[in-house]
Parts: sequence; C-alpha cells; structure tokens
Amino acid sequence: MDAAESSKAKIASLIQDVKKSWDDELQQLVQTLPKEEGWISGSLYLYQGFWCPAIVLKPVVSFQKHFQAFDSDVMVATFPKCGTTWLKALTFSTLYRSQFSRGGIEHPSLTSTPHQLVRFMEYDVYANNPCPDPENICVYKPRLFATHVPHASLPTSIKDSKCKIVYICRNPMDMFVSLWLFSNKLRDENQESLSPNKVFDMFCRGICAFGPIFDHALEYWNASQENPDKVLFLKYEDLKEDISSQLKRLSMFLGVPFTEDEEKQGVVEEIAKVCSFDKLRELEVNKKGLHISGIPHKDFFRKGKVGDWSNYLTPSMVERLEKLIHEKLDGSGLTFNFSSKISLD
Ligand code: PAP
Repeated sequence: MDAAESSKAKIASLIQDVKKSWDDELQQLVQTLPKEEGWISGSLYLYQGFWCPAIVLKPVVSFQKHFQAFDSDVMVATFPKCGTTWLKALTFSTLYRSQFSRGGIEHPSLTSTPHQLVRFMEYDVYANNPCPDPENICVYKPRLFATHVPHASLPTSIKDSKCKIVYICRNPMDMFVSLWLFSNKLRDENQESLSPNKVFDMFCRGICAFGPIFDHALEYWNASQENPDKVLFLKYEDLKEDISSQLKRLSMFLGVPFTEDEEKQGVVEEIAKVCSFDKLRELEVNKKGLHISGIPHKDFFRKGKVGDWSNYLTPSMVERLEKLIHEKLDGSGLTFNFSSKISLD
C-alpha cells in the first residue's frame, strides 16, 4: 500500500469509528425515550417534547448538531400536512424568480417536485449523512431548506443568525384528516387500515409525527410575534382565500418585494397559478416516482381544500377537538378558519 492509499484507509477507518460511536450514542439516547406506535410504520419517540418518527431521529440530531446557518438562508418550517408542498413551491418561485425569468431557463418546477427543489433537513439532507458539505446541500443561492422540527428544537445557528423562517399552519381538523388518509395510503398491504377513533385519540394526545400540533404552531406563532422580521407565520386558509396578498407578504418578508412593474405584468398571479394545486398535481413530475423518503410524489396531492374535515369527523370528534383548541390556544392570539361549517365562538 503506498502512502496515499494508507492515508485514505486511515481516514476511512476514522470515519467508521466516528459513525460507530455516533450510532452507540444514538442507541443509548433511544433507550431513554418514551415510545409509541407510529401511524405508518416504525415508532414515534418523545424527543425534546415532540414525537419524532424513528426514521428521522438520527437525522434530526445530526441537523441539530452540525447545521450551520448562513444569514442569507431561508427555512420553510411546517407541521406535517399543513401546506408544506404548496409553501415550498411558492417560496421557491418567489425567491428565485429573477433567476428563471420568462423566456429564460426552463423553470425547475416543471422538472422537479417542490420536495426536490426545497429539501427537507430530516428526510433528505441529513437522512444518510450526518455531516453533509454545506456548499452542496442546496444548489440555489440564497440557500432554501425545509423542516418539520419544532422551533424549540431548531439548531441554535438558525435562531442566532439572520436566517429567515417561513411557517405555515392549517386548521387542525383538516390537517388531521389529511394525515390520517395519507398514513392509511402508505401502510403496507398486510397492515390493517388505521381506525379513525384510535388515531384521532392519538392525535388529540399529541401523538403523531412532530406532534403535538398545538405546541408546534404556538412556538412558531410566539416567535413570529416577538420577531416578525425573522419568522413569517402564514395560514393555509388565508392562502386559499387570497393568494395574491399572501404572496406579496411573503415576497416582502423574503426581502424580494414584487416591483410595480412585476405587479403590472401579472408576475404575482403567474406564481400563484404555477404553484396552484391543480397545476402542480397535473405535472408529470408530480404524478410519477418516489420522494427520497420513499413516498410516491402523487400522494402529496389529495384534495387541497378547506373544510374537508366535515366529510370525515363525527360530531363528538369535532366537539373534542374544539375543546382542545380552546384550551390550548385561547389567549395566544392564534386562531383558525374552519370554513363556514362551524364557528368556534
Ligand atoms: P407534508 O407536510 O407531508 O410534506 P403537505 O404538503 O403539508 O405534506 O400536505 C399535503 C396537503 O397539502 C394535502 O392536503 P389534503 O390531504 O387536505 O388534500 C394536499 O392536497 C395539499 N396540497 C398540496 N399541494 C397543494 C397546493 N399547491 N395547494 C393547496 N394544497 C395543496
């Protein structure tokens, strides 16, 4: 073996040692954590106050330990099934619009899914590599990422830097229905379908991926109230109601406000259209293939409506959730729009 080969072998063995000690550390951590059955497969671990899916526990810890935010970074943060796919598409199209102007390079959203364009930290960037190269984890500049990790558990560099966070929340009734049906689809053929009563009870007790939803939303809500230049808090229902004004808020927050000329040329409406449910769902790239997490791309598009919960939840479920929403959110200033079907007042 020559000197170069021997040095390579030494580095490889060193990396193996680091990986091994890291795996041992994680193994020890897992043994201390409360555990519950997951909705799809694998377990949920109660880690730092939220239910972390077993499959992403290691990536979440790597993300916390190793990620170094840049001041120019943008992070899309969401609770699952609250509009992640939509917000990724909107943020990508708004932030980089000058790089893909009309008549120029083909827009990447025609050939890549929103989840490929804006990578999840825990399901993608850190999934197989505890320490990825910071220069290569996002091909666009400024860097844009996404996460479901709660605010309290974000890496400190995200909070200490000028990195901006865009958060989207959705009324918990529609969110629950979306997650329940999504999870059922992804369960193995030999697994029974999820009993709605059982998962609803788990959901109300906060036991679902990254739950409880109330703590998740409230942490980001409070952060947005304390520092509106750092955290933008959006609601799925507001986007549904008036996408143009919400896009303008987003562009201002990102520091790339739409110019008068752009507004006259209809750029805002164009972005809204390109990112709309119907447009995205019809793209070939979103119909075929699997996300890196193994989820079929098409499963991120179901109905995309506000108020679909009324087709699934029983009156007693609605009553329980209503009570919980009051209990958790009253006095916080955070409210939800459930469509015209019920009023929570
Ligand atoms: P994730 O958090 O697991 O990545 P996310 O995109 O938040 O997924 O959830 C998918 C939901 O957003 C689905 O809602 P539904 O089950 O109530 O239909 C999906 O239909 C909806 N969705 C996806 N893309 C859009 C879009 N462009 N506009 C509006 N809703 C969308």
